[in-house]
Amino acid sequence: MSARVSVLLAAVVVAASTCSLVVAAPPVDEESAAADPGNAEFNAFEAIGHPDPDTRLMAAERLGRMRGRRVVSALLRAMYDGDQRVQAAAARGLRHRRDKRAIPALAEVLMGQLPQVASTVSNVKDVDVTLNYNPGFEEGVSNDNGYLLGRQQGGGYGWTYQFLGAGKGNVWDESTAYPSGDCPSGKHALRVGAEHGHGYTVVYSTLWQQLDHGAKYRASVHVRAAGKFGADGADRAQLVVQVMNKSWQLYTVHRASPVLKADPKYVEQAIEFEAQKGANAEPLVARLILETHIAEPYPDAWVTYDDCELRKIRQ
Ligand SMILES: [Ca+2]
Repeated sequence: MSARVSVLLAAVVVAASTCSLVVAAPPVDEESAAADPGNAEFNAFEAIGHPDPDTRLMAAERLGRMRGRRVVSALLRAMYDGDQRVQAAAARGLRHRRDKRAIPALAEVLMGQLPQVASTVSNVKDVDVTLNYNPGFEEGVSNDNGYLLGRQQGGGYGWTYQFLGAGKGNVWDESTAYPSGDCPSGKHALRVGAEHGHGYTVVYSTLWQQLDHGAKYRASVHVRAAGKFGADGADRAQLVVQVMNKSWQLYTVHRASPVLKADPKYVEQAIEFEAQKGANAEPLVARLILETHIAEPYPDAWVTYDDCELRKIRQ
């Protein structure tokens, strides 16, 4: 059921930025003139497509201080610029606008830039048991919140939280903040919400154990979406598995069918995949990701995860 998806983030970035160079920039308007009274000759809308990356960087920074719907569109295109400085400036410019159009672009770019740090803890003695530490969030997960490019990370005990949304994101341990006795493991689960709406949160664990070439694996998690989750068509909660070598080069990405609507019951998401040989028969490792997009502000909607694990399938 797992679809093999090539990870071509770099190619996407290059292709998108190439397109941005050939598409004619919109003419200057009152919007930009009003925003730059001291430098009316500098047209940020045109400069964002300039071949020189320093000029594009200046334009992205200028656009980040301007207002208007066209500004958001220009910054969204700049998120796919071939220069990472321009991407970062565009992300900063989009960060506090709470424009839901920004989330897919922010997510696509930033998901490819998760920190290259593996979990250093492991309870693995036999691959017949789960490969990841703390699969049920049974201990040590913390309550945390953050903004894109603000205080981005939280987590603990093998799990890291990244807050990539347009608004403030939250992750709680339900055992301390809310009753969680009905979760599949019976105790402790992980609740994700978006305080300001338009939240995009990534909770992940990178596993250090080498996958066996040719072996089959099963990743799974129990998910419950609550409240008005799904009222916005972009809402989704999804298990993702990235397979990479130990130089962090992504080989394959496997995505479970996402949860799109609220349901009072937990549902299990599962992915089965075969660990294939890399180009040079390199050792491969896996990263489990719980990807959540919630448009509705908390407490109108939230998502809870429990028992996220990776096991080798006995053959
Ligand atoms: Ca649990």
